[in-house]
Amino acid sequence: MGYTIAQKIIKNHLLSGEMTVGTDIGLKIDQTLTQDATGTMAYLEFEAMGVPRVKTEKSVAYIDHNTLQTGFENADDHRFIQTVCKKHGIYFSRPGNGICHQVHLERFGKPGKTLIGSDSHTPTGGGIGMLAMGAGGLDVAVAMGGGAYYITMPKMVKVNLTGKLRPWVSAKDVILEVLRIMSVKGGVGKIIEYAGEGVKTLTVPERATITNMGAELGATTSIFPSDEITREFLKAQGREEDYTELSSDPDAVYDEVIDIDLSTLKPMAACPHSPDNVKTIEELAGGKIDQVCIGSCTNSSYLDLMRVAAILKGKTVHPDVSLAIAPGSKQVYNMLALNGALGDLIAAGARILECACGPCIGMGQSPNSKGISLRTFNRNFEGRSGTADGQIYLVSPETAAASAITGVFTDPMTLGEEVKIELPEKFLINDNMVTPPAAVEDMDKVEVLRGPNIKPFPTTKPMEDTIKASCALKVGDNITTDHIMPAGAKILPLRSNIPAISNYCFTVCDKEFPERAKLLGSSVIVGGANYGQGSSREHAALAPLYLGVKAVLVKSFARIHRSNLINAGILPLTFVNESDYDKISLGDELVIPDVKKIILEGGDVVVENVTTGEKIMAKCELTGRTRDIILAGGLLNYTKENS
Ligand code: MIC
Ligand code: SF4
Repeated sequence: MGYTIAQKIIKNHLLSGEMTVGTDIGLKIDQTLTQDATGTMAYLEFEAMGVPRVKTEKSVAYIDHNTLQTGFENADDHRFIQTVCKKHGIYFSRPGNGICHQVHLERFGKPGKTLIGSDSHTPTGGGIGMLAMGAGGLDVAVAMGGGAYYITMPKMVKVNLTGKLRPWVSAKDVILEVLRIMSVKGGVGKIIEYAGEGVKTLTVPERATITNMGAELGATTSIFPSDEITREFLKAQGREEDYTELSSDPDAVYDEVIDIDLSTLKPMAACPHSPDNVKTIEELAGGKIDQVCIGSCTNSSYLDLMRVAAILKGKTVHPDVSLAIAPGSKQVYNMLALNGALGDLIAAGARILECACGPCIGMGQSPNSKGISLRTFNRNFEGRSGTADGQIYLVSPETAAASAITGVFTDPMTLGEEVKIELPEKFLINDNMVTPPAAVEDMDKVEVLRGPNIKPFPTTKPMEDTIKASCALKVGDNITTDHIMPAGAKILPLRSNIPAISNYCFTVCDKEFPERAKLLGSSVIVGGANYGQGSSREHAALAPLYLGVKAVLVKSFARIHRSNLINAGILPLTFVNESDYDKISLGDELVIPDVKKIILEGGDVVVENVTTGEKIMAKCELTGRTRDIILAGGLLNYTKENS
C-alpha cells in the first residue's frame, strides 16, 4: 500500500508509535516558529527546561502580533524575545519584517520538513509541502529542546481539485468552499491533502491561503504536493536548493475524498460569526458595508496585493468605507513600493498599516458599532475585531477591493476583464530584518532582558486523588479560544503576565467568571462540541489553571486546545452520553472520586453531581505519555521529572 504525502513526511520523522489512525505518535521537528503573543511564554518555558541551545535545524521568532505598543509591555516583550533568541540559537525576525507565516513561507519553509509553531495558522507552510502544525508554546519549547512533538495519528482526507478557477475567483473561495462542505469541526483528527489536476493551476501563495485556513476546519494540518510550481517559487526566493519533489503514491489510501471542480466556484464570503457560515457574494450583493481590511497571514502576499492594487488603480475608496491594508511582509511591501503599486493603493485612499497581524487580532481598526466589515482574514468570531457587535465577513482580496470602491458587497466577477498578475521571476530578497543568534562561544555573554510585566510560568501541582470542585461556567458548542482568553489591544499586552490576563478569562461569555472561579478555589468548566476551536494560545489553558480550574468536561475538544489543557495539567473530559450535558448546571457541586487511580488504570470516570444526586460518566482518553503529563501536573513538571 502506498503513502500519502503527509504519511511520507510522518514516516521520515517518526520517533515513537506507529502510523495507525487514532494512536499517539512522536515526531522529530525540523523547524519551529513562534510569534510574540505566544512567544514570551514559550521562551520562559524553554528557559525553565534548562537547554542551552536549540536543537532544531532552524528556529525563528517573529514579532508580528503585539506591535501597537500602547505601553511599555510589548516593547519589553520584544526585547526579551530578542535577547533570549540571541543567547539560545534562534533567528529573530524584527518587528516590521512581517507576519510569521508569510515570512516563513517566503524565506525559511522547506518541502518535506516538519514545522511546529506556537500559532494555529502554522499550516500555511503546507502550501510549500511542509508538514506544518500549530501547537502550544510549551510543545514548541520542548521541540526546540530536541524533544518530539506528539500528535494523534490523523486520518487522511483528499481534496481532489479539477478544472481551473474562473477569472475573479480566488484561492480564498476554494477554502471557503471546503469550509462550507466540512464545517469548522469537520477537519478534527484529519490531515487535508490537495491533489488532482487543479493543483497545477495554483501558485504557492494561493496554496498557502488554502492550507492557512485549514486551521478553521480544525484539521491537524493541510498540505499540497511539492512540484515544479514549488520549485519556481523557491527559485524566485533565491532558494532553489531547498526544493524536493513530493507527491502521494498512486495507490495511497485516503479515509475520505472530496471533489471540487474549481471552474464551478464563485466568489464567496464567510458570514458572521463563523468561518463555515458561507454564502456566495451574489447572494449578498448590494448590501451596504462600512469597512474593508486587506491583509493577515491568509491573504497578504505579493500576488494578493498586486491584484488589489490593479483593481483600485485610478479609483477612490467609497466615501462611507474605511479601507485598511496591511502587507504580509517587508518583502511584499518593499516590492509594492518599488513597482508603483503602493502608490496606486495610497492614491485610492487606502490606509496603509505596518506589516503585522493588526486588525486580524483586534489590534486597531475595530469597525464602527454594528459595522459591516469585509476582511481577507481567516476568523470572524464574535467580538474578535474589538467591536462587540461588529459584523465580520471573510472574503477574497478581489471581493474586498471591488466592494471598497462601490461601498456595497460586490461580486468581482462583475468587474469585467480579469487583471492578470504573474508571480515575479525573482522576489526582492533582503533578510536584513532577521537577526541571527550569537555564536555558541559568545552565548554566555548575552544578557536576557526582562521587563517588569514578564511574570514566570504558573506552577502546577500533581493530580489530586479526588477532584472536588463546582461548575464555575457552562457554555455551548464551538466555544473559541477568543471566548476563553480574548485578545485585542487592551488584553494582548498582558500575554506575559498570567495573573493579570486571567482577569479577562471568559469575560466575553460571563463577566463574573474570573471572580467566581477565584472565590470557588477549585472549579470545573462544562461545554459543548468543538470546545477550544481557533487559536493555539496556551493562555486559554494557563488562565483557567491560574483561576483554579481542575477539569473541563465537554462534548468534544479542538485538537490544540486539548493538548494545551493537558500541558497545563487540567483534566480534559468528554461526556460518554452527550445528553448528560443537561445534567449539570452552573454552581452545581461536583466530585470526581479516585480520579488519579482511574487515570492510572484506565477507564471512564464518574462525575458525581452532589447538588442533584446524579452520576455522569465521562471519558478521559489519556494514553501513556498524556496520562503521565496529567499525573505530574503538566508538561513542564513532566519534562523536568524525565530529563
Ligand atoms: C489568532 O489568529 O488567533 C492568533 C492570535 O494568531 C493565535 C495565537 C495567539 O493567540 O497568540 C493563533 O492563531 O494561534
Ligand atoms: Fe496574525 Fe491573524 Fe494570522 Fe493569527 S490569523 S497569525 S492574528 S494574521
